Amino acid sequence: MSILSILEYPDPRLRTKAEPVKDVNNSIRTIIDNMFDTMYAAPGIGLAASQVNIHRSIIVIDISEKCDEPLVFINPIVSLDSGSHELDEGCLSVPGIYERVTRTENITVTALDYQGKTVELAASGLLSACIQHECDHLAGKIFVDYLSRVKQQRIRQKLQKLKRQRPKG
Ligand code: GNR
Ligand code: NI
Repeated sequence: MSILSILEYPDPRLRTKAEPVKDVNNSIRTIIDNMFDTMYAAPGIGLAASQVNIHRSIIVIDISEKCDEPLVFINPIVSLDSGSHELDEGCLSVPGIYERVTRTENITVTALDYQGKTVELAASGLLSACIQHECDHLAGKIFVDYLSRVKQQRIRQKLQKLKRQRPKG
């Protein structure tokens, strides 16, 4: 298993739209295993394949305290059901930045699991926000897109400055 390198905003490759997975085979399962290694090492509570420059529709999530409740969603389709919810979000592709984002509170996600079986899950709270955040990545969207232009500009400047201090980080 291996830790993959994570693309950082404003890398244009983060704007690539993911292709659906046709067959959940062992090569897809290897990608998923490596995504979990990468997410747990970071550490983060979710990771989309887009962030590791693999443009296939795959996300992994674990919001549990003990990091023992892994969730996999392949070809996820989200239905935005009801309510709204504000949360301070962060992103492994936008390191060190946390900003409030408003999203739909109650959602239903339909996807394939690690075995290629269809699963449906209702989610709210942090899990709901995380699923929406990851599905955005698969569509080439990043949470900073929800912020004002002024905030986006400030975030780009801050990341650029950090990169000059810590090249190749
Ligand atoms: O680790 C992460 N934390 C987080 C917090 C609030 C809302 C969404 C997230 S996802 C993020 C990991 C990540 O960048 N996934 O794409
Ligand atoms: Ni993210």
